[in-house]
Amino acid sequence: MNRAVIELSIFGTVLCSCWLVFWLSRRRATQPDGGYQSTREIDVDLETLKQTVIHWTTTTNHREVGILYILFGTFAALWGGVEAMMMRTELLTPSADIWSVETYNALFTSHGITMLFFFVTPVFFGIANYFVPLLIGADDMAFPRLNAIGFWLLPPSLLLARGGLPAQVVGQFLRLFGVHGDLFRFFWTLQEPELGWTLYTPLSIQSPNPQVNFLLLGLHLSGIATTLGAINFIVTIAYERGNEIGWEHLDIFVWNILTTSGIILFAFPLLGSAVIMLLLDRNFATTFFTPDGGDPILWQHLFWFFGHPEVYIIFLPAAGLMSFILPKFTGRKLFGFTFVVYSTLGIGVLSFGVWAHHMFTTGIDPQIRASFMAVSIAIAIPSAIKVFNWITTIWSGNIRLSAPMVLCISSIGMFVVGGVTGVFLATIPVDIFYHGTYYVVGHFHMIIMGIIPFMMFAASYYWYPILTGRLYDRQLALFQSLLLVFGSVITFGTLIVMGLLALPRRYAVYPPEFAPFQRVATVGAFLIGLSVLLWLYNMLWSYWSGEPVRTADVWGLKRTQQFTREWQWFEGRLEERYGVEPTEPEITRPSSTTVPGEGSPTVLRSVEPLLRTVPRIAFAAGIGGLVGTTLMSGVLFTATILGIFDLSSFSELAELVGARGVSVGYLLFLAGGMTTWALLFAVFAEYLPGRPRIITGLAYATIISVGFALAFYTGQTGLQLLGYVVFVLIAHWFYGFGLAVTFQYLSSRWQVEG
Ligand code: HEM
Ligand SMILES: [Cu+2]
Repeated sequence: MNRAVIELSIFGTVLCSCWLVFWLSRRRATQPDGGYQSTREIDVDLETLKQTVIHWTTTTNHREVGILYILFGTFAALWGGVEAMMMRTELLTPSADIWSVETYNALFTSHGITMLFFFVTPVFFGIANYFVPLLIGADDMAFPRLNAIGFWLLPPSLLLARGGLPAQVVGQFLRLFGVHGDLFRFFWTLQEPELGWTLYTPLSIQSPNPQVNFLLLGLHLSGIATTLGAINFIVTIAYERGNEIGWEHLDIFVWNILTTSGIILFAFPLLGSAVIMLLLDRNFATTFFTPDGGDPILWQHLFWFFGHPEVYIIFLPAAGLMSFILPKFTGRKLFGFTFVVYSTLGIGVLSFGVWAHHMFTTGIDPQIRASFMAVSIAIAIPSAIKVFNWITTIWSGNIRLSAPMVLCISSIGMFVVGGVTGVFLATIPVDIFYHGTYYVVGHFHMIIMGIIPFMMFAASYYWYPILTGRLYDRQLALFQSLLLVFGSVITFGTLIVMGLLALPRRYAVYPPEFAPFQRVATVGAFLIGLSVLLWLYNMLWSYWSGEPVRTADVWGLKRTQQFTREWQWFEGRLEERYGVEPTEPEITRPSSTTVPGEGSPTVLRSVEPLLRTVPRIAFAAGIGGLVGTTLMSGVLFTATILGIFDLSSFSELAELVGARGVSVGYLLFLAGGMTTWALLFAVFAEYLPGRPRIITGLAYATIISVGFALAFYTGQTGLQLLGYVVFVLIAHWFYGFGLAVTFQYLSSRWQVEG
């Protein structure tokens, strides 16, 4: 199939649908919405259109430049995302029958480059442009015009780097209309490169495709843009802070942006130089990276000396967002603030000392290799410090499971999986085996997907009221977040499994026994794609038709004294523009304090109440479990009489612990129902849907019944299978019902939280 035309059409369709949503929601919004702030009406005449265009292309306001960055990054993400979907579509079948092998190679190359250079950094720069000045009390960035230039270098660099695809489409049209000659040949020879984002030599030198040169120029330009931006952030944070903001008052997000900018300052110029050397090698017969005169491995050294810090350039802003947003939804201050700052700085320094772990298999000196292994494992320590601080911040906090919080929590989980697999890869013997397999792809996507876009989504929701003055559809956001998490875990978890089974990466063709795994991963990826579209819809639609904010304290931050500067700025603006009065919360409590009894309860300080409530919860859960299990037994025995259930299953249960007999098995069944499952219910009941406990109980039972249905399945088919499933479900519902009602009754009598 013709990749170029198809890709551009899919991408174009997505963009057109965006525009359609925009148009429809705007039409709706022009109807009066209760006389409240219905100011978003646009007269579409040529003059205003011209002025809007001039305004947005010449603005130097940090917030507007920030929005431009975010829009640009989103555009690139959609483009790279379409490529991800196309790759996963190809991998549905073991042979290369949907796209050709060449197309697949081009797809992963352009997907990687687009995502890393044109999606992540621009979006984070956008968020930072908008919020860093607000957070440090500055009027604008230190060099507003440089700021705008930094942004406007990006579109041409994207065009240079990704021009192969539009060029192909133009070439095909020219051929269709019978145009031949130089013009046609120019477009026709520009193909998307097939090199991988690491552009390894000697392939990247030998590839005759002229588009590779444009790609290198594009990367160079984007490096210049990024470096300009980084300098601007550093100077702004160092010199433009408000009088009352000393270094000790910088918040965590700004610290992360500062560190990131520092890394950029050292990493990107190096990429720029290496890219120029490669261009020279390609076009002017220099020999930096050729075996005669230079060394192909030199490219890998230079590239990874940039490339590994790049990993942290894209990770640290996400970590900053996490450390910033998480406390707001737990009602506590970030635990161990200083440690988080030090870990950030530590990562910044260490990130330069680990590049050779990407080269363990290139035959470098074993002793050097071992020292790189040590540093690479050491870098896990500051990352782990962050994780522990995040978890401790959640611990005994007052958690609100809104969309940003769901994303934060899931991100921590994904980051732990991605991080632990990374530690394994940093270990030489493991790397030698798994290098070049899907294990690596699974590992880095866990992090690259699980924390970077997740945190961007979280930030988009968290700050949406500031950006637009409206609220997004919260229900849809919650659904979108959950779908995104599900899809990501399915997709990238499966990749790790395939890697463990030693499936090599970067191949369009693979052994047929991997087909089932690949299909699962593809279904997961489509779920991600769907969730991204839902997010896009929510953002666009709510911009015009969302509920207007009626207070600046959308998230109830004043209550826990976390109403930070950007919200204060927003509050001032609302008052000034729309006369919205600032609100005062009814109760406030500090989000952290050393006075016992105030602020969040800490585990250590409130041991006594904890000691009192834990046994009560456990007891309530145990009794509830007993009632539930007894009810369940009733169903079981009925089923035995009907012949759907076999009592000998109980003796199998007994054999699991090395005992015999139906009665022992039954006792085990009772014990399990009273302890494990009942305690789990006590812990999670709060987070399951439905206020009334009965609904919670039924939901819980439905969830666990799936596991049991699988565990006790004994090969039934057809109608019997149906009976089995129904029966498992009903038995568990009885259990959940008995558990929930008893638990509710007991805990309301004792006023136990659960
Ligand atoms: C829906 C989400 C995504 C899917 C389904 C996906 C899928 C893929 C696939 C199939 C590959 C090729 C693997 C191989 O054979 O080596 C790949 C490579 C890659 N992806 Fe993604 N990806 C997704 C999101 C992302 C994101 C968000 C980023 C970065 C921010 C990213 C960065 C990369 C990079 C750098 C590569 C390596 C390219 C290379 O080998 O040169 N991906 N992805
Ligand atoms: Cu690395």
